[in-house]
Amino acid sequence: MSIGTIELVSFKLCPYVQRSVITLLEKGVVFKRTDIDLANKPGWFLALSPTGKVPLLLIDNKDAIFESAVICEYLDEVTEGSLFPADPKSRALHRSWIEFGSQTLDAIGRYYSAQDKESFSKAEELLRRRFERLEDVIVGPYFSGTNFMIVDAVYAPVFRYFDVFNSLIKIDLFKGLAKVEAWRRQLAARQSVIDAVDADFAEALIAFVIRKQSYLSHLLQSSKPA
Ligand SMILES: N[C@@H](CCC(=O)N[C@@H](CS)C(=O)NCC(=O)O)C(=O)O
Repeated sequence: MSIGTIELVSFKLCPYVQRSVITLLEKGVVFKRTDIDLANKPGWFLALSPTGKVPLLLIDNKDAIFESAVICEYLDEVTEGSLFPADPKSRALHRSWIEFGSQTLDAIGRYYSAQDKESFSKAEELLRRRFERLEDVIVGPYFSGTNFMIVDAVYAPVFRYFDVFNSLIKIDLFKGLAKVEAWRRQLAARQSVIDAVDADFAEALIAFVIRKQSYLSHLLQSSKPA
């Protein structure tokens, strides 16, 4: 079955875009990626997107699917094989943990935007609790065993933030969480995950966070080589 021409309207640093790109790559879909400037959204994008958010999956240049979880499920349904478990309960559990992943991205936003040490420590603590919950449920080497699933595509961009921050500062968020640590490494080594961002992603993310003038901005700035 032909799924038509596929274009993914994107933003370089967006973790929701990354999960969609990872899914497109894992499912072998031919697609065009169009990055836009979110600070200056083009009129054609605003006309297509009711939320003004990326990713937007444009099919045959006319049907615009929005919301990354919906995009990933759609791509999974219209291509060979499935990156969701077959039985309804396991599928629902995956969807629950996908939602947990999206909420974790909000928590990461609070972490990198926190203005002072107190709010940063609080954000750090809340993130740590989330990773502890994950430690209890993941099977390994991927979320539910040997197969890479959509839920793995969701967490790869979550962990990528810390791979980047870790290159400059020491982060203890995963200390003692052996399964999460192994999962992070497994995801970071996956080709689709590597290919979901440009080569200058780390540099661009650090510059983005430094511009926030947050507590983390100062930590990164002071550890950055001159
Ligand atoms: N729930 C949405 C969230 C997408 C989202 O927040 N995208 C951000 C970039 S990472 C965005 O487009 N922000 C622009 C805006 O809110 O104006 C999804 O899963 O697709």
